Amino acid sequence: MIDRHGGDAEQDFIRHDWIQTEILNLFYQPLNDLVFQAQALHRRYFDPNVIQLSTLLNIKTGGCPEDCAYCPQSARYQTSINAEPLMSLDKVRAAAEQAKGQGASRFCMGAAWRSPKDRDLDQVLEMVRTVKQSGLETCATLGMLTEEQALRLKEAGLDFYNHNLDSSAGFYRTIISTRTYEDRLQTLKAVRQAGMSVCCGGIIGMGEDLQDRAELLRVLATMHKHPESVPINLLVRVEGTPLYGVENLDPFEIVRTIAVARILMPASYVRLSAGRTGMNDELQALCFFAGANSIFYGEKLLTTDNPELDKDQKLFKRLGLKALH
Ligand code: SAM
Ligand code: DTB
Ligand code: SF4
Repeated sequence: MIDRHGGDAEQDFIRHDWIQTEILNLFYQPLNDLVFQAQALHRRYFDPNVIQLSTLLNIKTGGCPEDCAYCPQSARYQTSINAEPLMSLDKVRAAAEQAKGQGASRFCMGAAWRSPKDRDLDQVLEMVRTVKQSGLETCATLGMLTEEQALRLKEAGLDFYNHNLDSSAGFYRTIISTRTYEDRLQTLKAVRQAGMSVCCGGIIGMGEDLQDRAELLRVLATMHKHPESVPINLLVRVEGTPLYGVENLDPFEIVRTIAVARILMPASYVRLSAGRTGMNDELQALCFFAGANSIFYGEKLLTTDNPELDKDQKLFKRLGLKALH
């Protein structure tokens, strides 16, 4: 249950002291109770009929040295992805302009790196400046950053940095061995210190249990400042990756995870991220009702498919949802 903590009305429900048992108790509730609570809180902070749209562009595909067991871009796994060099500035500009024309409010550039080399970062800074000129919010996900790199990105006009914790620290260890949970927290700290907004969430459906999902959300919700954007990705099972054969997650667990994220971080955008191609309209509508108010918009995520634009537009129309501008 939510405690009132005094202070000004809008701050009442924002807490940073959540403990695991409280979070598990939220998960254990009947779905109707959980979703009702999440939707009530959602309405205190957001227009429930507005959805934020981010478009992704993979600016550096494949060949990544890391061993993230879910990822088709790791050089360690035999997938259908071939490594490509860093994309040209012209292509990035064209993709940003297209995204803007299609109604996205944010443009997120992803790179299959462990961390950017300074030479690469110089080119990314140019991309950030270019995307910024188109009037879109800018976001990037480039791997681990030093404090200096974070400051340079901020200076170039980067609004958001995406860096996911992926799961609980315990489960994380079973899916990635080439960098630690602590490394990720360090990067997030550098992003915050540089003054950028944080986009941080995880992946569900990797074979983790409910405790792991609760623990991921606990770590996010006990950060000094909640991430402004919380992507909840459903694992996209890609042939050739170690997690390809993992079992299906019960769709109601997706809804529950979103609802709990909404309750723990009521003022953050909760994104129904990867995995929407495998969800029907009814399940997505239930996720929005549970408090998801952001999606990736555009026919591709990084390397895998996302719903077609007209499919999403039809869904928004049927649900009476409007895009955030
Ligand atoms: N290489 C950088 C890094 O890992 O920090 C940035 C790009 S990486 C592809 C961005 C995020 O995509 C990962 O942290 C992970 O959460 C998500 N991701 C990658 N493969 C995925 C998959 N198959 N299903 C769902 N999410 C995935
Ligand atoms: C995030 O949380 N999800 C996005 C984005 N941040 C970079 C990535 C999803 C990737 C899904 C698999 C792929 O397309 O390669
Ligand atoms: Fe590399 Fe990022 Fe994929 Fe991990 S998730 S293998 S770091 S591209």
